[in-house]
Amino acid sequence: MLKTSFSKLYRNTNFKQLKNPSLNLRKFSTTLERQNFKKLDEADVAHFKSIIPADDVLTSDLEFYNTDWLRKYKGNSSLVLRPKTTEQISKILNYCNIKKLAVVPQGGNTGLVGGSVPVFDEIILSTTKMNKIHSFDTISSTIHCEAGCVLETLNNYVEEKGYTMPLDLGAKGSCQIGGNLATNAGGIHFVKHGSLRKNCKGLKAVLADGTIIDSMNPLPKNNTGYDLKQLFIGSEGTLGIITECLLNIPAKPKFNDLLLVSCEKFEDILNIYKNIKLHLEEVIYAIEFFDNESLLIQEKHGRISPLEQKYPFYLLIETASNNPENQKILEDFISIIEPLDGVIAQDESQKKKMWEIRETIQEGASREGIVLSYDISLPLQHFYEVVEESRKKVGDLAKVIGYGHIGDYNLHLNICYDKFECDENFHKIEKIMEPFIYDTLVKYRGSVSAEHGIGLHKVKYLDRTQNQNSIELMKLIKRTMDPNNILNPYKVIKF
Ligand code: FAD
Ligand code: LAC
Ligand code: ZN
Repeated sequence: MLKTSFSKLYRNTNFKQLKNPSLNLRKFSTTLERQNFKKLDEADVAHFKSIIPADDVLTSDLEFYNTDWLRKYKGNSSLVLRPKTTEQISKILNYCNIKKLAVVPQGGNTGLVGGSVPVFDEIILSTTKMNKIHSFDTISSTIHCEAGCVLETLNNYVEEKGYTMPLDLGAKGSCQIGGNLATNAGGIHFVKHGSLRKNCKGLKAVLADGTIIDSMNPLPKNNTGYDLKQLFIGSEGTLGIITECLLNIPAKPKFNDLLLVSCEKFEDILNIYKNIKLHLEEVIYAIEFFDNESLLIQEKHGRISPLEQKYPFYLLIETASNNPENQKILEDFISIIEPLDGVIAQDESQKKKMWEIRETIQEGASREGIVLSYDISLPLQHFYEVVEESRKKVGDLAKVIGYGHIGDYNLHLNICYDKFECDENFHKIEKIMEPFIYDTLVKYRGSVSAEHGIGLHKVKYLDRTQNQNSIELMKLIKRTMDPNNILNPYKVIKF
């Protein structure tokens, strides 16, 4: 076996700094009908101006707020509200509920399932201005902050004090902690820190009628009835608007190392995974996967592999600990797994470049044309089989790439069409993929959404993962908490 390039310095590469793609908007037809909500009028706008400053009642230049990150969904809202406090949100929702005005909560608008933008003319309630960090208690390792704090800003804040946020994802520069909680976002450090459900110690949220639910008790033990904050986490803005939170903030490990390895067969990836469990359990920080097709797209955008040769599969393995031997542990691991090829990043800049290759695949793919983006969970034995089957089904119509958080059994399967128009061929692809992918998940008891949520895209596929009794209970909860269905209508559950 070749084992030539470990620990070598990263080759000189010209990485281009990419910004969010500015794609042409595409027309996606919706078969939905506007529900019987009130149409906004001047008196409503005037009322909102009596609750928040006129500068935060926006009625023009709303393109960004109306369009989702993938440029797939476009709403037609004529009003964006940017409140600064929980009490203002309470007054706004109370009014909307009485008048039956529909509302879409919006954070950083980086969601990938169409949940954060209106379907028709719903009012957009943006949490952008709710960005205060109230306190950081280092005794209980708890941060208290508002929903509109950007994830990266929070991370910079806690890192200065020797801590780290319990989640990290490619959209960190734009997504907000309220949006992260509302989607129960996963990301690359889920294998180490677990879910936001686990790391959220307290929440404040506003119900559809303006009632404020204060569930901000950070005590580790508190068995006093239902854990209401969990209702809002992952509910994608359909049950209430999250306004504040208390989060568990782990200490930042002193040492951190990153290894990229390549494999010829997917079985070899599984074998490495098995060995990570056996030998690295205590130090593992991230286990991420991408295939060569993903890398080829990335290289077109200046994100070059540090390995000289191409291989079918790659794994990024990050370890972190307070042990000065952290890198040695990773080197010892290499001699156990004997991969075809690989590199260990030698400094922070190399780590950043290696992470960029993985973290910006969604962005790179979106620059090439329309991307059908599936975010699924399934047993590891079938993980790549789905990619190969999809390739066979789609044939020459599109490129199929597979990457994701393999440590959490979470595959991102992207079908990359090389045009920006939803023409006949694109619809053909959709018709092939949608029954196939969801039927496969039923077969393997997988999930239609591992981390991005249901939003608008997957409403009709919720029943592939959730049974009918569970869906009925979800509907009951929604009707009880939002009887007029004003909060993010058309999303998550079909009525
Ligand atoms: P938005 O997109 O604004 O909203 C998402 C949903 O939450 C919507 O339904 C919205 O109505 C609701 N919502 C927003 N704020 C609130 C609030 N305060 N109260 C109630 N409801 C609210 N996701 C992952 O899980 N893991 C990843 O690794 C990951 N990587 C990504 C990489 C890229 C490049 C991109 C573009 C996206 C990625 N995502 C990932 C998806 C997205 O970033 C997450 O879903 C994120 O949590 C959304 O946060 P946001 O603030 O942008 O929310
Ligand atoms: C990622 C996004 C797409 O993991 O969730 O890159
Ligand atoms: Zn992801």
